[in-house]
Parts: sequence; C-alpha cells; structure tokens
Amino acid sequence: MTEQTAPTTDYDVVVIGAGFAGMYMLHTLREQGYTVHAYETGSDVGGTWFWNRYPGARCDIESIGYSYSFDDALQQEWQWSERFAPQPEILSYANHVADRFDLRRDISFETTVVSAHFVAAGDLWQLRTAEGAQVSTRFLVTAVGCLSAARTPDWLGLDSFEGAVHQTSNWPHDGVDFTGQRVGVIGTGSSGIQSIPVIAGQAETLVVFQRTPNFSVPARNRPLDPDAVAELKADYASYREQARHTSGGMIITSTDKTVAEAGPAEQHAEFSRRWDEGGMQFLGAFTDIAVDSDANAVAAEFVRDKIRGIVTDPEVAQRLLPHDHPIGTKRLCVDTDYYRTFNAEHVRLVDLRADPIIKIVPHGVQTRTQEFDLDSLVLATGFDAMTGPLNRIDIRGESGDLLRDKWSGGPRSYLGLATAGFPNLFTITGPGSPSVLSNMIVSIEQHVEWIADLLAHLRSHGLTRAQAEDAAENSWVEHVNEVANSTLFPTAASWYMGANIPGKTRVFMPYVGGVGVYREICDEVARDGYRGFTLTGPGASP
Ligand code: NA7
Repeated sequence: MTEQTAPTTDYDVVVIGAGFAGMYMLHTLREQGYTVHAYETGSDVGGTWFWNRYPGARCDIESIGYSYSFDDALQQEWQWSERFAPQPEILSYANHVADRFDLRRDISFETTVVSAHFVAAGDLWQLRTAEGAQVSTRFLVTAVGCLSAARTPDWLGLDSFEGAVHQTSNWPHDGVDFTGQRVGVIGTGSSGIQSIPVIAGQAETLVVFQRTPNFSVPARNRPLDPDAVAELKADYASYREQARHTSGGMIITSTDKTVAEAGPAEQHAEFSRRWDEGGMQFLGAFTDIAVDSDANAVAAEFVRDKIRGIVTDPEVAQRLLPHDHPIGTKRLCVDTDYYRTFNAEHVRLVDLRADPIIKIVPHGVQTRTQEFDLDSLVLATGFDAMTGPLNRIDIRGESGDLLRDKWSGGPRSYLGLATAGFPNLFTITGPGSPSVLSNMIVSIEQHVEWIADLLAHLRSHGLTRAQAEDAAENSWVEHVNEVANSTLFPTAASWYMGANIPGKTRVFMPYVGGVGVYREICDEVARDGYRGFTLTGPGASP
C-alpha cells in the first residue's frame, strides 16, 4: 500500500437531504467531531413532511413509535397529540429537533446537489450544486428519502388546463381552499386516499379518477390518552428496543397462527378486532398473510366485504374493490372515512381502466367517453421510488461511470448502504435495505448509527476509504431477491417493483427480511471488521 498525502477537503462528510435521515446524520457526526454539512432543496427541514402538505396528510405509523429514540430528553419532552400524527405536527417535530440541536447552522437550504464525482486520487467526492457551489468531502451520505422524486404523468394538454393544478407531493404552503369548487383528484394511493375525504368536505363536487383500487383499512385515529402515553414513556427505552427487533420497526402483535390454523370463525373475529382497532395491525393478524396466497385471499376478501358494507351504491362499491394484487403487497393504506366518502351525492368515482384519460382540456379532464368540467386538479400520482431520488443526481464512481447506469437493470447495493465502485458513498435507507417496508425512523436511526460507527472505525485506524466489494454486493442482491421471492410482494405491480414508472426495470427494491434480522446482519458485518468492504488509506496495513 503506497502512502497517500492527506488530501484537503472542505468537509469530512456531506449529507444530501435534511429530512429525518439527514438531520440525525448531521447531528451524530457533528457530535463526534467531524466537519459535516448538509444540503437541502427545501427552504427548511422535514423532507417528506416538508413537501407533502396535502389535506389529510398523516403518518400511517403510530406517532409514539414514529419519532427519534436517540435522545431520551427529546422523546420525553415531545408530546404527540394524536394516535397518527398529522403532517403539520410531524413538521413541527422536525423543526423542534432542528432547533433543539441547532442543526440549521450546518445546513444549506434551497440548495440542490446535482452532481457528485469520486476522485480516486484523493479518496474524496467533489460535488456541485444547482446554485453553482462546488465542495469536496471525504465521505458522502445520501439522505434523499425513498419517495421524494415526484412523478407527473405526461397527459396530453396538462399545460392547457385553465384551473389550478396541485401535486400532493408539492402542496402550497398556505394551503388550498376548495370551497365552492369542482375538483378532480387523480390517483388513489395513500396520498389520494388520505386527501379525498378532506377535499370532499370542502368541494362543491369531487371527481375521483381511479386507475387501480387499493386496499385501505381505517386508522381509527384519536387523541392520545395522556395516561397511556405516560405509562409507555416511563419505559420508553424498552418499547424502542422491542421495535428495533421487529419485522417492520413497529410493534405488531400476532396470533402466531396461520390463517388455516385459525379456521373461519377465528379468522373473522381476529380480522374484525383489528379492523375495529385500526391501522397496520390488520396485516399482523396471522403469520402467513404475506407469504401464502390462500391465506392472503382470506384477508383480502374480509376487506372487500367491508367495502361492500360501507359503500351504499353496489356499482360504486364494485369499482372500489381491489382485485389485482394480494393485500399488503402494495403499501396498505390507512384512511379516515375514505370508502364512506363515495356515499356522498357530490362525489363521483371514475374507473380509468374502463374509461381512460385521453387528455386534459382547458376546462377539465376528457376521458374516452366523458368530459369533466373542473376548477382544480389534484395529482396524487406517486413517485419514482427509492432509486429515483439518487438517479436524478449525476453520481459518478471511481471509474467515472454513472450510478444510474449501474442501476439501469435495477439497484445493486451491499446492505442497501453502499454500492461497489462508489467508495465512501453511503445511502441511508437505500434500495436493498428494509426502508419503505418499515417504520422509516427506526431504519434511519439504525443506518445513521451504523455509518457513524464505520466512519469512527476508519478514523481510529487512519483509513480514508471504504468500498463495497463486488462479491459482497452480488450475494446481498441475491439474498434480497431470494427473500422477496419467498413472499407475495413481487406478484404486485407496485412502486416497490418500479412498476409505476414506464420503462423502469421491475426489481423488488426493498429488503423484506425485516428490520430486526437486517440489524443483526449489519451488526455482524461490523463485528467482522466490516466484512464485504475494502478499507484502505494511509493507515492500512500492507
Ligand atoms: P402511490 O401509492 O404510487 O399512488 C399513486 C396513484 O396514482 C395510484 O393510484 C396510481 O394508479 C395513480 N396514477 C399514477 N399514474 C397515473 C396515471 N397516469 N393515470 C391515472 N392514475 C395514475 O403514491 P402515493 O403518493 O399515494 O403514496 C406513496 C407512498 O407514500 C405510500 O405508499 C405511503 O408509503 C406514503 P396505479 O396504482 O399506478 O394504477
């Protein structure tokens, strides 16, 4: 190993993004004495919760678990008001964290990193921002979120629409008042399903354009009971520890039975109990819902029955019945009054499979058989998930090759944290990690702490470069696919598979093995001296 002269860099670490991942990465590394700076496109912190301000936006994970656990004083002092926190409250929490730890002094807002090129000679990254800044850093950590590259379908005539067009993922900060308006919402994923009941409450008429019906369960959102919260907070640490070792980073109680073992009466009782309790707990009813299509069909039919029971017009109910994917293989939606909304006289549901959008016209939407006059159009049309936010940056590794080219056949990573050929680059909640299949904050904390430990290891050994090895990456990708293929997940045309983006290679992107198992694997890799990484630098032994 030849000695390298220590290259000069502006920072030890640059973090891209100042959502929950970027904020915690910045805080952790700064506390450990690194020079670190974050760049954020938005004008303030919050990431997803900064942008997605649409009416009804709310977390689908219970607020008591959807928060940082790294600082006990922080978790004790912050009071959530509702079981599922609304977007403004989560954004206030992000702001509170930024204030409390004085994070903003090391964040450049309204600054978008457009390129990052690795310079092998100095073991460093050179970055450029859209605003013209150039900086160099030894390590680059992406905290860009999994659902931050919004997707707007290229309907003919969208520009010609004379009313207002609002995208749920980039909602006006002052809100939108739909009172007295004829509104159209396109898209019935989580964003559509959360916003439709609220918009219906304001609009004079609402037309919902649905391409694919989704499964949704009631949130049963309610104010949090202060006594119950106090009891939980008395031993918050063990609640957190338990969550870290679950499958999804949240505590879901299961019957420990398969659907078949339960039999029809118990199945019905258990699904009913969970439907009445509300939230994601529904999927935990039995152990085989995610892996056995017969078991899954029972859960799915229970929900379809509920929809038939809620929606009074049988034809409308029929159109709302999810039919093309097993329940849970697309992110389960958690709603407040979604299905009931379609009982209102002024709400219409258009089935785009039967009657597709031909174009947007100045006064509304034209489908094959009808024209809808609208004052406002709401696009809840989703994201280029997981790889989209990374691929839109010009990231070039050691050989000058683009990350997006490397990933053109689907993302390839080691542990979802690093990718071969791109040394000193770490991807928080990157593809190949549990990420979107989990409580994101649990996954973020685990990644941040793991990355910080690796950097500390390098520092203490006088090393300047960590790169994932090809063989480790290949076997991780194989493992990710193998685990995915043992479940029903790959059978759905979901954004987990990239199926919502025309031309994107269909690969199941997140790691479905569960956050507990995944954490153990990552810890083991660290214990083995970062097995699968080549660590080099002036301090490396020959
Ligand atoms: P999703 O879940 O990707 O939903 C997007 C919706 O938009 C979905 O219903 C799509 O129908 C629909 N869509 C997309 N393109 C079109 C076109 N061209 N025409 C008609 N309809 C279209 O995004 P969300 O923002 O709701 O939720 C994303 C995640 O955020 C969610 O899972 C939670 O984790 C939080 P499709 O199903 O593709 O037929």
